[in-house]
Amino acid sequence: MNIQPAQIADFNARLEADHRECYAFLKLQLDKKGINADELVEKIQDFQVAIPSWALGAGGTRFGRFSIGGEPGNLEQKIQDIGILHTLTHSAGAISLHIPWDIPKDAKAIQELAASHDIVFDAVNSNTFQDQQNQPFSYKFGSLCHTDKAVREQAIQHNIEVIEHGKALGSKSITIWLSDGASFPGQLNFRKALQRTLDSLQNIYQYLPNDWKLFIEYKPYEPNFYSTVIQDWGTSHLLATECGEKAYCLVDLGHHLPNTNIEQIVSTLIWRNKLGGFHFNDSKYGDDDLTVGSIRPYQLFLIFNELVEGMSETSNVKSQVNNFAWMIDASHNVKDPLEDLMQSLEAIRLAYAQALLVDRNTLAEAQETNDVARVQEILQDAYRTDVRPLLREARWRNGAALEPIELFRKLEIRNLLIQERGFKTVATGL
Ligand SMILES: [Mn+2]
Repeated sequence: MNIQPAQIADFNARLEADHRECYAFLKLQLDKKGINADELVEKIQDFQVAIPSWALGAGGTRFGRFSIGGEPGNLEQKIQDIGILHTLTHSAGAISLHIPWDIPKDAKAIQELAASHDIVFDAVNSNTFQDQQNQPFSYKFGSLCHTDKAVREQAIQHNIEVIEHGKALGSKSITIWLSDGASFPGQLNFRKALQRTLDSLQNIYQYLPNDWKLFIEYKPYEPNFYSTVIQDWGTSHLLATECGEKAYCLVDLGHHLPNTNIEQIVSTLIWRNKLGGFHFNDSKYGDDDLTVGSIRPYQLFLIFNELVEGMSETSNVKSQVNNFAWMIDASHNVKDPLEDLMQSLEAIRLAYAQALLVDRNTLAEAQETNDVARVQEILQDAYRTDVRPLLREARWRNGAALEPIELFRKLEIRNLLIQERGFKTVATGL
């Protein structure tokens, strides 16, 4: 199922006059502030977010899962779905693979299929939080931290295999998230567990190609409810630092205790050149994996404000945004996954565009003179600007749909996918 350029052009033609009017108005307003709208549009055009191979089907909770129909049943179909997203939005130009759920049978053919949709391979993800068929040892009591060396060896070997799969596809990074931890006090010797995890990570790091990065993801709790070995950014930072300069921290927005100041963590990691990338999602309570920007869009904006600050001219760190790995890590339990992902893509780019509007020099000046009210005015002026015309213009210039979800519905893509794949389909993943 491929969307034809003519279908997008026909759809856009009906919306063009309205869009031109909105864009011209915003451009004029921004001009008055000395901001060049066309330059912002170019930056937004370049901003691509990876879609994880496990998030294209309906997700579930431990209580149940409700099929959406037409879900992708194999890696080829997942790439086709990301192709649909990318065609409609031109902002999903990468896929992040989960091994072993999505091991390519023929790496070259998969690479060609992805290339035909203009999709590259982002970070590969290992999995030692579940036991796999035919594996001799169980991860019930941990993987890289396990008390038994043989279990640790098995987990290290799995990560090396994941790197090999990634190399064949053109990936340049691996993300490691461990569920290792303890459900009860006394179950683990904290120090020994952390030491063993470090040893295992250093072992994996040795196999990392020179142009690769290792991302270490942290999470405070779940599935273990008493302690997690890599519980927070500090632990991740410690491990990444001990591993070496190719190792970085990965921030998953849902992996924090309630009310954690994530933007402050981002700022610190950029300063230390240890921010590797992001897993975007949103949450009300814990690791809810909801649509990005659906609950706390202002927090998302504040995070992007730190990211843009970190790479701006006024900053003394000048981190390079294009080197960060951006990925959505959400679960779609009630919405159509493709519509949900388009909403997430939109929210991420909106926050980025709003952060680009912040007048860095004036903000720095207000901060230096402790003009607290002024600081809030500057931030909220940017946040409350309707930047949607910039995103539409970026899509227009890239030949994507002015209103992606509207076109997705108009073309009845979900129905076509159901006709093609059937209703009772299950995608591998969470
Ligand atoms: Mn994650």
